[in-house]
Amino acid sequence: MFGLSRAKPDLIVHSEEPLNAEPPLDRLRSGFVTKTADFYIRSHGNLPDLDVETHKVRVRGKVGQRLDLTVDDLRRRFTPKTVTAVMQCAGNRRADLQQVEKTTGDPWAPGAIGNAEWTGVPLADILRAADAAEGDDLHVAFDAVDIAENEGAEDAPYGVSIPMTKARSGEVLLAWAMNGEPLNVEHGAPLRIVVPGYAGVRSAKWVGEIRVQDEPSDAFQQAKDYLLFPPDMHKETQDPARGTTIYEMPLNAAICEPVAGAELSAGKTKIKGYAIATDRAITRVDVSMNGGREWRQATIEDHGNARWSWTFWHTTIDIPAGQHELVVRAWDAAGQTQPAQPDEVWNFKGYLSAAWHRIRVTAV
Ligand SMILES: Nc1nc2c(c(=O)[nH]1)N[C@H]1C(S)=C(S)[C@@H](COP(=O)(O)O)O[C@H]1N2
Ligand SMILES: [Mo]
Repeated sequence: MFGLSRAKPDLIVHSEEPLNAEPPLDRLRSGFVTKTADFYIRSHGNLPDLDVETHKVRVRGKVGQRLDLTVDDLRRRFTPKTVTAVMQCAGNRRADLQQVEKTTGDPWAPGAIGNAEWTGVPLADILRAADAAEGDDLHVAFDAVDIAENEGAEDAPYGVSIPMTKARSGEVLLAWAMNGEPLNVEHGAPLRIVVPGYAGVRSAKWVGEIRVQDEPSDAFQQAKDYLLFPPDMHKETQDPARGTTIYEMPLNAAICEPVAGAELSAGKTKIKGYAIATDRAITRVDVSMNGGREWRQATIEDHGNARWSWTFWHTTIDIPAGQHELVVRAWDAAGQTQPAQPDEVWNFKGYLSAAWHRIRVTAV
């Protein structure tokens, strides 16, 4: 059966079956590490009920040594590692693109993102133990046991892959814990992949098999879905050959407090949010209260050397009575910033919505 675990009583639910839900933005912004209870859930099918003691992940394909690993085997045979990393849906902020023109998919606000402490074993160590082939042009596929509902295709087990170069980096984990607790069923218990810096889709939950192969996965999620299409392509005309596989996520930022539509008291108001540039530093965050005609710089909060995390920022503005459009845009260490309007990045699947985040508020 579907349903929110008792730990998640009050997320905003976009769909019950499959379960898709995100936290209100003020709660999202309340901790640099997102509480599991406030962490968005994105599923494509059922939530499998697997036994933590007996479930085995198979390691197959171009390996010298096939492995079958339970959580206990992983703990005993390898050295655990904890990585603090953002998980972010490729559809985060899709609602803004839907203002431009209809897209497929759920209307996510900026809450399809969270930053957690993931504990597991580096995929690199597992591949080494399996004596896996190492070529840079290889791919590592993840087959999961949930049955995904695929639009325009048969239901089938969820599957994705990542390039071998990423798989061999130490940051990719086969994880059994989130924020120091065993994974909840909705986050992939007992074992999931965590791919820091990549769209959440690559971080397969409920993983059953890890496979080294020559080509990317031919599963629906990898081959047909989660592609960035040009703006002239539509649902009826879609051609996967013209799509770009979404791996790394673009520069993005969002205002979390106040929330869109808020009624505020005129005067000093604190504005808070997040920014993220995948593997680059956020160097500047600009906030405007007149739709982007004038900008001021927000304070970037120091969270040490958290390479795969997001960046929190805040500022206080003096807001006169009336209606205002509050806007944020971030800059990264390569001097790049975000597009001004969602029209510039519209695509029919509603992915990578990363234009300036704008919210309307009223001060009285
Ligand atoms: N097996 C499986 N893995 C999956 C999914 C899924 O539906 N099935 N959804 C993916 C997507 S699109 C995202 S954004 C993340 C969401 O992870 P979360 O639900 O733990 O936040 O899981 C990914 N891994
Ligand atoms: Mo996603």
